[in-house]
Amino acid sequence: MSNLEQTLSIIKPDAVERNLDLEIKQMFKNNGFVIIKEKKIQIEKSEAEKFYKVHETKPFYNDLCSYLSSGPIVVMILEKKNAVLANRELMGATNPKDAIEGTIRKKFGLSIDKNSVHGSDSLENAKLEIDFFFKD
Ligand code: IDP
Ligand code: MG
Repeated sequence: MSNLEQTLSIIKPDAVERNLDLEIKQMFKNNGFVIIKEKKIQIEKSEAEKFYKVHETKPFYNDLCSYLSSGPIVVMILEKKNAVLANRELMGATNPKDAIEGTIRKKFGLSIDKNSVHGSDSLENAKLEIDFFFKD
């Protein structure tokens, strides 16, 4: 299958803290994603700053990096045909208020910052983000 892709997904601290990781992983599986690798970790703020470097000029950057490093997260490599776009669709809009029914952020997101999941936004970034967390 030529467009079989891998993308990076993170279950963010707000969702792990509420023990939603199993339910969110089940949503991925129900939507045809295969979880190739996964690990539950907590990262340092300096690592979050590197991961979110693309947002370093945004007013919310500091809070975002504090938040991502504030508690355990589950990091996964997801595989599926057109995985990058399919994951963005299943996640829903960045602001849970704008997310449509059936999406993870609609179901579980608390606010624009505590929106339960991260997903790569392009195939190129997916490769970089997978390397960031899983390159040994
Ligand atoms: P995405 O996660 O849907 O790709 P991005 O624009 O890449 O959204 O932003 C990264 C993360 O930064 C979002 O998931 C959200 O947690 C946070 N964020 C984005 N915009 C805002 C904002 O206006 N205020 C606070 N946090 C924000
Ligand atoms: Mg993004």
